[in-house]
Amino acid sequence: MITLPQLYAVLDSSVFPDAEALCSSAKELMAGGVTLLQYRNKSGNARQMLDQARQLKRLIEDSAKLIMNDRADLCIAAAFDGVHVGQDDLSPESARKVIGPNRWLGISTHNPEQVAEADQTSADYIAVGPVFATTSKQNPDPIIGLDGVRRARALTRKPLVAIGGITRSNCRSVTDAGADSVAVISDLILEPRKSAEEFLRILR
Ligand code: TZP
Ligand code: MG
Repeated sequence: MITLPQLYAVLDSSVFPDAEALCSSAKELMAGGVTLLQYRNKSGNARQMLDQARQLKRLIEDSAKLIMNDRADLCIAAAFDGVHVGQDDLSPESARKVIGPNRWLGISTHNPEQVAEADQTSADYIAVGPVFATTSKQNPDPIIGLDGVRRARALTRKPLVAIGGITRSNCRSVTDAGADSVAVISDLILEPRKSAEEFLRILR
């Protein structure tokens, strides 16, 4: 079983003008104590994604774990530490075949049935959400609330990541509901280092 850090920072490429800005945010996040980062790119083609991902990997080397969103193939090509798949990506078992036994595999779920199903896979962690309203995801699934986090907690012993609308103000309620880790896009954008430090102080 893996141990997740309490803060899982998600770098969404749409937030940044270029790879340089994305990398500079990653650097600030790490200075603030972040040790787990996801690279998320919903608009770029495979080449653009791989190019940015490699720049990120070069910057970070082994000082934080890097997770590729959606794409198991690009996880390998960019020498990332794991992949995060959604309900419309490769199935967990197919992604596992691509990444092998040692890299981390995460799966997104949005309701109790999906959590129970993900629990039976080789996924290393399960993400649930959106917990609260979010503007970072197009066509988000229905909000699950803190009750959704509690329900998920009761359905799996795998490490549980909560995502969607999580801020410094509400993160404690999310871990109190049973999440091991909070995944965040928006509330890390403006002042990455300061926000990360505050998240980690609140969650400690
Ligand atoms: N999946 C469910 S909500 C979400 C994703 C990728 C976006 C989370 O972003 P934010 O800005 O922290 O709400
Ligand atoms: Mg996905």
